[in-house]
Amino acid sequence: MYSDYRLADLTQKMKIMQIRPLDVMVTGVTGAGKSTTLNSLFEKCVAKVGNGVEPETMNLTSYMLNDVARFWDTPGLGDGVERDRIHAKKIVDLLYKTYNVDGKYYGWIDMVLIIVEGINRDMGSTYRLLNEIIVPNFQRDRILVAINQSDVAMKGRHWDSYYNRPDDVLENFLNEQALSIQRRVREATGVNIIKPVYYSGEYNYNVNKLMDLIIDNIPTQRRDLITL
Ligand SMILES: Nc1nc2c(ncn2[C@@H]2O[C@H](COP(=O)(O)OP(=O)(O)OP(=O)(O)O)[C@@H](O)[C@H]2O)c(=O)[nH]1
Ligand SMILES: [Mg+2]
Repeated sequence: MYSDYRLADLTQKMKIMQIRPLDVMVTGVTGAGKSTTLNSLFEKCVAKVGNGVEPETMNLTSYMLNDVARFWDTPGLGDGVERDRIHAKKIVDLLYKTYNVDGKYYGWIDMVLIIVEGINRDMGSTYRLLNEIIVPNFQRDRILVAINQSDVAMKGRHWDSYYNRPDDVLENFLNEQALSIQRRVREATGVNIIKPVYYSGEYNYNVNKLMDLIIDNIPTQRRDLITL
């Protein structure tokens, strides 16, 4: 169960940060698999998953993983200009949500997790999401990127469905892809992300690595409001 996964570490880190729970906003273009990823983390069907054609998530919804971590599902961009504008506003509003401790205001969302789909060579929408919505409104060093849909990264080839994992060829491909995405994000957005983990929300492969990425990078302090 991921609700118990490294729970002592997570609790300890939140003690250092002096808040609970940790709030992680999950974002990414429509169809990347944000809702599927949350269902995998929660090991049940908490978020409605799309059919891959129509965008599915339209509103912000939060889910408590346990006492110390909460995830926010958001609607994906790439769904038409007008809807993108509405969704972008919801995301930005959430990035500016605050809480108050001893008269000082802090940012509610502690980290942003951007989900990228492993099969999509076109990263343009993800760069726009970063450049136009996340980076201007959120601290860069709190942004994480993860690559979903590892199973179909090579169009389904080299996925070992018996062992539910990539074979060596696909694993090499995914490693290269992670490095390439890290480099391209740096070039296109100026954000120096940590090497993305790759996983499959659908097949629950490497979802523990996704949790590691989050837990290992929990900030040590509450988030100051960004001043531009
Ligand atoms: N093969 C495969 N398909 C996946 C994976 N993750 C998600 N999908 C499929 O991709 C489609 C979109 O998934 P969602 O989880 O609804 O995507 P989303 O990012 O929440 O999309 P929006 O809510 O529209 O922003 C669905 O058909 C999923 O079944 C994966 O790891 N592997
Ligand atoms: Mg969704």
